[in-house]
Amino acid sequence: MDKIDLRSDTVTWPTSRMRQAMMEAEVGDDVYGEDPTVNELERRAAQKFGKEAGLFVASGTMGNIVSIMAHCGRGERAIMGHSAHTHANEAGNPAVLGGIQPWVVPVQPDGTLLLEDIRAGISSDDPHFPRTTLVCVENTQGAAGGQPLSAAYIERVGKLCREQGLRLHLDGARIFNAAVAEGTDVATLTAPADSITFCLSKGLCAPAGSVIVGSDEFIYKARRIRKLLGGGMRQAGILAAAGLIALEEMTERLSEDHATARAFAEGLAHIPGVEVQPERVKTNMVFLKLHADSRLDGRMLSKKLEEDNIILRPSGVYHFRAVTHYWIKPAHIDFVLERINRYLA
Ligand code: TLP
Repeated sequence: MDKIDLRSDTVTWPTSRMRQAMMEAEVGDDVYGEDPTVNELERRAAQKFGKEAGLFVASGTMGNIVSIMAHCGRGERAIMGHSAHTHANEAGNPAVLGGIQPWVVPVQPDGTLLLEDIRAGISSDDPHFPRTTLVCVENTQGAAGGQPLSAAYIERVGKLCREQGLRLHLDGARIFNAAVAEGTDVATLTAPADSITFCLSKGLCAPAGSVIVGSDEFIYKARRIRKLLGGGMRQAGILAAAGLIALEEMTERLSEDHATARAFAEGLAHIPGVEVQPERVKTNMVFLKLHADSRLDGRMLSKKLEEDNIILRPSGVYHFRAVTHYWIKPAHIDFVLERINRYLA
């Protein structure tokens, strides 16, 4: 990459192996189910997650809304976290596109939703209330700082859903980060879920695309909704070819991004004027805050760093989220720390 871009892992460029595979990809018309590379990606993804089938979609947002609409009918309620991407960052799509009512519960600092909060959101069978059909959980939970949720926690949510006759959807945009951080595999981590969306185009470096996995019956429904939303792609094998490399070669190395993030947070903790909690850095996200009496506010620091080819954008006046990824190496972090220290000293 030509810049040290810490805004997100969505900014990652494809690797040279991906570009080569894209060039050589066998393709067909995927709306007819005839793209061999897409079919292979969907098969491999389902196998990795221990589910029956997969569906390639354009983005994480599309994966979530297709899944939510496949689970919930109009006028039904989906329970989700207040800062979950599905609620806070997808343009209100459950309500706009699906006529679905989100029921929002607080996301805890460790990224979980309290079971009692979920339970309180489940409506009783009364014509006054929307019928509750779905719980959505995000793993890793981005707004809580990329917190990974454990298999034991997901199992507790799954058990509650089974007891209450609800379905469970996981927004696993960064599920491989969660699996690496929890020292487990994605099949174990997601076993209780009815559907999972995961992204190929974040830390895994593919240029575009996400995959939904679930039962044959669920994916059959999801395929129809993907078409309804205009997400039927044609020779999408060009993209799926990169996705296959993402799946096969890029998941285990995410531990390197976690180590880089932790090193960044530890370095920041030594810089006067910066507030950060390195012990909260479990995956590839670092949340930091400048003191209100710091020499520069967020916007000014961001501007200075840009002169050094470092891209770090403030959210609010003093807060930043930095995300590490394949293209951020330890030497980049040393350089960024040196510059932040210089500008704030
Ligand atoms: N997240 C982006 C921004 O939209 C905030 C980022 O930079 O982190 N689920 C989660 C948990 C996500 O973080 C994202 C993207 C999505 C879904 C949506 O994925 P895309 O961008 O592929 O639609």
